[in-house]
Amino acid sequence: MSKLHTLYAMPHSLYSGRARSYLIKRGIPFRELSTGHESFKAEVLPRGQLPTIPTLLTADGEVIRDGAAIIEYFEASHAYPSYPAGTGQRLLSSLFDVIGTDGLLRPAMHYRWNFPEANLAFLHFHFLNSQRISATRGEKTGAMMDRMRHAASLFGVNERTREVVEALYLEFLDTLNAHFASLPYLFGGRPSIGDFGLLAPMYAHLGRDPYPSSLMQQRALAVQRWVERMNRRDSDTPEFFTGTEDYLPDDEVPETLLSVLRVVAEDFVPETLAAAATLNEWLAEHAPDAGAPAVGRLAGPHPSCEFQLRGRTIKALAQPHRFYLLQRFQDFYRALETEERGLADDLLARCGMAQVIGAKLSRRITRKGNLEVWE
Ligand SMILES: N[C@@H](CCC(=O)N[C@@H](CS)C(=O)NCC(=O)O)C(=O)O
Repeated sequence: MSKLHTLYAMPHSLYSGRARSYLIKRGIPFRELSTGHESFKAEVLPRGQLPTIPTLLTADGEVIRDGAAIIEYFEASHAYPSYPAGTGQRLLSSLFDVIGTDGLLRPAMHYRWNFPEANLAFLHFHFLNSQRISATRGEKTGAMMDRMRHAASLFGVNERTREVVEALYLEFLDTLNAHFASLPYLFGGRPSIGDFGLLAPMYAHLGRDPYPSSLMQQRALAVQRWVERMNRRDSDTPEFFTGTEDYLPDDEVPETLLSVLRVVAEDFVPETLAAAATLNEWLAEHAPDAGAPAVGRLAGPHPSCEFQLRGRTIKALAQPHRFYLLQRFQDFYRALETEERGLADDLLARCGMAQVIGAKLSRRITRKGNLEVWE
């Protein structure tokens, strides 16, 4: 019998959606437990180091905290390849992974927390069920929701910026819908690392919370079908008649995908450049020791950065995690031979993402003992 892994996750958790989908799609046997389960605090947390989900307890008893690390653990066995082989597809797939896990937090948080009339009872149900059963469960639920609501406000949506944030999200949704109307996954008939990353905000928040999910159902049916599809073991493509379950041949990158990226670039590029500048100033000032945590509360308070979006100033948290994931995209680009690099440059220029290649921190980030740490 196959060995069973345990995924600590919750239905309403953004990052859980990415790891869960990966396990489902790759046919990896697992059971899912809530963070409210006694074993999470007693057995898993001491080795996970931070109380974040997803955290995986492997069938062999290893604890892996962080969705990217969980996926890497399985990818390393070469049994579940999720990176397309072609240069263009692979490059953009790893860019979509960063966009999903970091670049769409603003709309994800906005559509979750700023529509309480539609969302609040739903959220309360889920936050309550992630707490252990105890006399203080209700109180802890309230405190956790307040903490998350506050965290959401740090991504820069307020009365002055709300309109542009919503307008940009709707354009993103429309262009993504046009893409999934013609292809089941980002790069053809098989989900890639970019699909898993992109699912993070598109499932738990934007595809499942009452307000944004009804928006998606009414406005972007093909996106909504992709969200469903990403949570099914089979390819789930009855509306497509090609039958292929592979990436598009000849490293083709569909024009529809470049259109999606051009919309995303509007805030992803200036935000990434501003966050890099801010974090580099922070690094120069604080000079953390090699091995010091670059993640969560252990890293100390993160600074905020400012950038312009359609004539509005957005002030948002500058998080090292974006650059940890971008390192892979940038390393892959840097390792390309001249001809391939030309192809990559051309693609990135066509989708407005060229500047992301140079958006780097002065210190690299690596992982040690389940934490991201400064090198
Ligand atoms: N980089 C981590 C982030 C995980 C994360 O922040 N998860 C959220 C839920 S979606 C969480 O556990 N938050 C609780 C907290 O920060 O205390 C990953 O990709 O898994």
